[in-house]
Amino acid sequence: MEMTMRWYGSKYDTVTLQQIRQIPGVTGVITTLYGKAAGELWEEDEIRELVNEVEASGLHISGIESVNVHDAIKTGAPEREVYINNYIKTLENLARNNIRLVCYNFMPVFDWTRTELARKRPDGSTVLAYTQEAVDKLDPEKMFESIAGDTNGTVMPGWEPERMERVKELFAMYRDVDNEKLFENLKYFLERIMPTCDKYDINMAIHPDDPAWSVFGLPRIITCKENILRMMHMVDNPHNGVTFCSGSYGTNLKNDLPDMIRSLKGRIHFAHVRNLKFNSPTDFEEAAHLSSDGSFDMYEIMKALYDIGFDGPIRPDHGRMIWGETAMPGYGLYDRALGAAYLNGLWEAIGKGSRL
Ligand code: CS2
Ligand code: MN
Repeated sequence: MEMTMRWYGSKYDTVTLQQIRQIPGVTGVITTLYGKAAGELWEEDEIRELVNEVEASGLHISGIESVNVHDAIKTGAPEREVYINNYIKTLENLARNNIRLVCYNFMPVFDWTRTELARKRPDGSTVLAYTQEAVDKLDPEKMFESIAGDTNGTVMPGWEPERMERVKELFAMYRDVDNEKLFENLKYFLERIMPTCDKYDINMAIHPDDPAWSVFGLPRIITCKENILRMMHMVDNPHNGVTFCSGSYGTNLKNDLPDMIRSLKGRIHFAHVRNLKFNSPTDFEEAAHLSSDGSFDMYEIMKALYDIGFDGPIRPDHGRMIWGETAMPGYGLYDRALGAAYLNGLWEAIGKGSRL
């Protein structure tokens, strides 16, 4: 595996490439052209500029998170052809710049959903948190407002103001889309892009739905072992793979994370590893990465990745806000750096232990 950090670009991120470079064992970044709307074409020279900036710092780009998929593709609207063609050209332009890993999601309307962006924990750190009770009481438009008011002045991915203005329209687009239809639209999209992925050796890595169940009555499919295996089989190509995100699949306590990892051998192209602390099955908060701070056995998760021979990029995921840092919720420097160091430590111990 390669240890990486997510970086949003110098215009948007409070964390610098120089800081990332100083985290022991981190050699790559996962980044994006953050200003791009879903469906927009990424030009070759814009990508080149990003590559040059990252490489000048002594790091390299290990993958893109995300090239977002336009809602016309997710809903199967006739205009999807235009956006699929743009997606294909973007993939080609990425490959021409030696970028061959693309993370994306197929979640309707919302990307990840949390009900609090700064829940205080006993040690004074603040974390993202979710309670189903709060979601059940919320009108989806209010959800956008409450998230927007709480982002430390940053623009959160998936919660861009342009999308917030269109929330009603977005809901209307999905009126006739159920889980089956969403699967069908995903299959269509994958079948259209796979020839390009084959030609340029590009790994597509779908990110799970977070939380891993339906919110606000919208369809959600990338939620559990059964569905993700269905997705792998319906377009049975090694370039059709997954981002294994422990914090997203882990929102559903029925998901056995190490078992899921083992069942996806050869198809995990990217891993997000973080811990959650459950206060009840429908109330969780994003704990520190360390096993004892949350509800997951992080050793078993890393061991499963090790055992299947995972060799892609891995990144610590949302971190707590600690030591007075002000940053995009979940994406400060300090706690993610602690997470990277811890995950690297587990990996080294597992590797050395397995040789005994
Ligand atoms: C990320 C997702 O911050 C996060 O929770 O894991 O936003 C992820 O980047 C997207 O769903 C992938 O398209
Ligand atoms: Mn994730």
